[in-house]
Amino acid sequence: MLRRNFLRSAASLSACSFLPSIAARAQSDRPNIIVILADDIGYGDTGPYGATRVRTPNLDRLAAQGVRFTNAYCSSATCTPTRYSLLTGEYAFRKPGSGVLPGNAPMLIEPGRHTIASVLKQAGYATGVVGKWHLGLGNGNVDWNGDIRPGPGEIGFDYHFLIPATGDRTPCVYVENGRVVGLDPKDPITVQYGKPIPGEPTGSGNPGLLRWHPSHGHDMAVVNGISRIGHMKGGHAARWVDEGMADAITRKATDYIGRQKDNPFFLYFSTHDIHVPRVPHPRFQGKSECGIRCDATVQFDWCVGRIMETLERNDLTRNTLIVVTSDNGPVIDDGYEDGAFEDLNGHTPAGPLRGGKYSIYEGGTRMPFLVRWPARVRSGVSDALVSQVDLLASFAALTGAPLPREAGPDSLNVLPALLGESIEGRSHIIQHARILAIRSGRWKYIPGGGEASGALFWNGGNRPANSPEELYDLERDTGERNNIARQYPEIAKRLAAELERVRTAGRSRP
Ligand code: NG6
Ligand code: CA
Repeated sequence: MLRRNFLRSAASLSACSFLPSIAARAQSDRPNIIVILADDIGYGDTGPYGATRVRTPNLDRLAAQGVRFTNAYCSSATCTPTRYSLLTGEYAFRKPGSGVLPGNAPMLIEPGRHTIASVLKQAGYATGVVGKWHLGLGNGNVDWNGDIRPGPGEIGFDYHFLIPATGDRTPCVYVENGRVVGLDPKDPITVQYGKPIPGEPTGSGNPGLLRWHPSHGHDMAVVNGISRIGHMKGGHAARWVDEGMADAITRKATDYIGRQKDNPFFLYFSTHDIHVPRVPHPRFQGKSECGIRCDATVQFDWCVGRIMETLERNDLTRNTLIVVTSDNGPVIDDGYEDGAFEDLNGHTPAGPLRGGKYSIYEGGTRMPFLVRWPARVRSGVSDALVSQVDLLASFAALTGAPLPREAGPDSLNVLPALLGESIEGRSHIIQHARILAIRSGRWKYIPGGGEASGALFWNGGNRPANSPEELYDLERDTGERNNIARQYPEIAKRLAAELERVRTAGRSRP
């Protein structure tokens, strides 16, 4: 399948025509690298992947100019573990405590650890991160009024402007280079998980303060008329306004590009969209045909467009490699009664896939994944199996940066696949939700037993705790509808053994 469909829309060109000319190669040394990571955007949520009720012209353009991957994965079906894997090149299931983190969690990635940022920094790149972090900050007892360390600076980023955890978690402030932005020292911040802070309004106690109501959780601190997970006091001047969040972070990202235009840079731009709470700027509200969740996608597309325009303005388009992808599958009701489900209007967030965020089925971790680099990458569609966990080793190979053996234990160099120069990606990949599964070539194997996820799926994604083992032929059965474990017990057994081998080996990079 991979061979036949490789770069399908460019089928008339021979494989050789994808090899760059010597001139192009010289020009394309050390491109700028931008990784744009959306939040909770599913496989079917955008134009390049078939969405019709929401228009994403910038993503469409990017896809038309680059490679659109159909078998690209994030590491896990939730945010923190995916982000951990993306930066470190290690499967998050190996890392204890890498589940969804509260907003006061200590930093998950140990200072000094090899990350994409540290490796590229060593290779001479400027390195910046803007947007959602959700990998913990500080050492377990952060003073939000002082210097917030360790943080991105200790794992290779020269610059950061962060949403510290998530849009729906306290603290609801931005952190720039270790400091809360706009903090008035006379109004210090306290952040607390668990016990409420006396005197501070909560969503559960003050529903009248809320513009919409939580459907589960999210009934603690009230900020901007929306109750969140976690408590928070003070810092009023510094609190974000949800409607302005996409503008704020996009501005920081484009400013960063402008400042770095004369030297190679790496920018990790991690948007809040389309995570809850979904509060796009009024100029995007009502701009899709599938409700507020899709309106947030329109806003995301705008963010991507601003990055593209900024590259264009600075004459950087040609030699900048952009990856656009997402951190986990789609979810419709993720804790607020925002009408997302009622307004779907036929839109299918996971496209043809089963399950979504939190799920071990394909919808949980198979992601939109676009790569554009005009100096070197021709346009097309690739079915190569690749993962975000591979970006570390692939970027190291691209820039000639050394990768010590202990770095990126699960990160494979799939650069030729990423650049559309080869149909060879990985041979297999471990998928991670509450349980592990393996995809190997066309086969997908999920061990028996449980993933009693609390999430409610609209597309058959729920998997009860007593489920039997499952085997699917993804080439014939993209939607994982026809469990063939009984028909092919030897394949199921082989995959079960492979999964166990990768799990216990501690690494999968040779
Ligand atoms: C869950 C939250 C959900 C979301 C998720 C993390 C509840 C009931 N649900 O615990 O709303 O915040 O964590 O999402 O609180 S993620 O994309 O950052 O992984
Ligand atoms: Ca997410």
